Parts: sequence; C-alpha cells; structure tokens
Amino acid sequence: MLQEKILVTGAGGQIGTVLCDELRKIYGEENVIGSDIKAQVNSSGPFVILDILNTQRMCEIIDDHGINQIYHLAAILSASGEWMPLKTWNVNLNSLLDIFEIAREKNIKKIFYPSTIAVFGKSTPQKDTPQYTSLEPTTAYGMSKLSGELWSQYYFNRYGMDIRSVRYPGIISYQSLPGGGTTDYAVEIFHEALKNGQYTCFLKEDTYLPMVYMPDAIQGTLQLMEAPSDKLSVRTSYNLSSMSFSPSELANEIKKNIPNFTIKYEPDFRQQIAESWSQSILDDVARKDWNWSPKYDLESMTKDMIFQLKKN
Ligand code: NAD
Ligand code: AKB
Repeated sequence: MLQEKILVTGAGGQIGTVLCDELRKIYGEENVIGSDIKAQVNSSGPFVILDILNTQRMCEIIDDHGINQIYHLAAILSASGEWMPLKTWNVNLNSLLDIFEIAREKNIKKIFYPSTIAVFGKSTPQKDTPQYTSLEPTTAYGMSKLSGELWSQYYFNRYGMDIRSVRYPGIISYQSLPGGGTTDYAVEIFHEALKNGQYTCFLKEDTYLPMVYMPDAIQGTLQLMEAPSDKLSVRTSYNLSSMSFSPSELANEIKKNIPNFTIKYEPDFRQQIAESWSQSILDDVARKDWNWSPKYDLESMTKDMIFQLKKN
C-alpha cells in the first residue's frame, strides 16, 4: 500500500493546528508536513516555512518529502480580506491554481480544498440554503472561494484529479484562535467570558449564522477524504451544517454556565458581511454521499468549550 505523505498549507491557523494533530494520529507523525508563511511554535511534527505563492519552494517541499496528498488551508479570511481584496484573490485563488498545476505534474493523488458559507450572497435563500442555489458572494474572500470551487470541479472533469471540498460554516474551537473572519466572535466570546466576564460583540444580537464545533468539522473532513471517490456526487463543494444561532442565543447559553456574564453589541463592518451570508444550511447531500453527521449542538458545544478552556 502506498504510504500517505501529506502536506498541509496554512498549518499554523485555526483549523490547521488541530487538523495536523489529527492527521498525525492517523498517518504517523513524520508523514504529515505542516507549512505556513509564519513559523509555528509548538508544532506536533515536521513543519516547514512556505509562502504559498512561492511555487518553486512548494515543488522542492513536495519532492523532498514525497508528498502525495495536499490539504490546502492557507487563505485570507472574510474580514481581513476586505482590507486587501486583490491580495486575497491572489493568495486564495492563484495559490490554488498553482497547486492544481503542480499536483497534475507530480501525480498528487488527493487534494482537500476548504470552501465556506461566504460563497453565498444576497440572492441565496438565507434559511435552509440548499446544496444547489444562487451564488453571488459580495466579499473578495467569497468570490475567491467560489471561483476555487468551480476550478476544483474543472480539474476533476478535465483531468480526473481527486479534489474534495466542504463549505465550512464558522468554526468554534478551544484549541486555536480564529484568524480574521466574520464568525470569529463565536470563539472570542468564550475567552472574554472566562477572562473578563463580559464581551463586546461586533455583530448585532439577532444575527444568525451557521456554525460547527471543531471536533465535528475535523471528523467530517477526514470522513470526506476517506470516502470512496465514486460516492462523491459534488465536485464543487459540499454544504455542511451543524448548528445555527445568534450572538444573543450564544450569550444566553454561556450565562447558563457563567451566570454573571454580560454582553453588549457594537456592530462594525462585519455586520454587512454576516447579513450577506446564509443563516442556516441544508446538508442532505453530504449526509447521503459520505454520512456526514455532526454530534454537537449549541448546548453541548458551549458546555465543552467552557470545560476545555478552563482545563487548559
Ligand atoms: P486562519 O486564518 O486561522 O489560518 C490561515 C493560515 O494561512 C494562517 O496561519 C496564515 O499564516 C496562513 N497564510 C496566509 N497567507 C499565506 C501565504 N501566502 N502562504 C502560506 N500561508 C499563508 O484560517 P482557518 O480558520 O484555519 O481557515 C483555514 C481554511 O479553512 C481557509 O481556507 C478558510 O477559508 C477555510 N474556512 C475556515 C473557516 C473557519 O471558521 N475557521 C470557515 C470556512 C472556511
Ligand atoms: C470567516 O468568517 O471568514 C470564516 C468563514 C465562515 O469562512 N470563518
């Protein structure tokens, strides 16, 4: 059997730090190479510095380590992306096309490409958004991710490349901090609740967004990557759903565990981004094709977040 040798880009980020640990448990520490533009302190295994736009360096790393799978996480997220739209397009989309071309040449057998609920826009039905729907994103991040989805499908159809993707909702994690997104409030709120007993939220209290807890997001990613190729009917990106809540609902849930917690609302430019996205998602196709089935809801996620953060 061919030994898996996996390169993870953006490995120092919110998802990458956790995903690398999980991949190493499955494939062995030395078989998962983390990479990022910035040094990663506390990497649990091999790590290299890689600016994703440096294709020559990427080829060297792939050759040196005999890489045959890539998880391409490096990106600029929705809020940061609005400060540098053209750079966001370059980092998010051009790096993906570089990876596809390198992978084609070097026979990389599988690629994971994370997409996002940011591909939805004002013309998308906001509640129970179906898999196949109108996609008119308004952010540079959303446009780059949607284009990436279409290119993934193109490389699959044209060259038979096995590229797999999910549209992650906002991810909530205790292990790592988020990096410049619109859903970041749902992680920050826990840290502030435990540290200061209060939080100032940059979204309005009734802004509903789809969210998922990190253990479910990682489990789903691994499940998708292990699924038989012929079961996968979606080669753009799968809708993934778990929970949907507003800041005030999350605050009320936190109050059940930290009774003195208070929240106030000072919406900023991220409010407009959030309002352009879906509030809840239908993920029936992911459930049918590769058995996606998240375990956590708002209540169990909140309890576990507080428990884990206190423990650490
Ligand atoms: P993050 O911002 O925490 O991490 C991204 C990482 O990419 C950072 O460590 C950053 O240093 C790195 N990076 C940026 N530019 C780079 C470059 N030029 N070269 C190499 N590395 C570079 O993001 P995340 O939350 O871990 O997200 C990972 C992926 O998942 C992204 O593609 C994102 O679009 C997607 N996603 C995340 C969420 C979420 O809620 N976290 C939701 C939907 C989709
Ligand atoms: C963001 O808010 O930009 C990300 C995402 C949902 O893609 N968390």
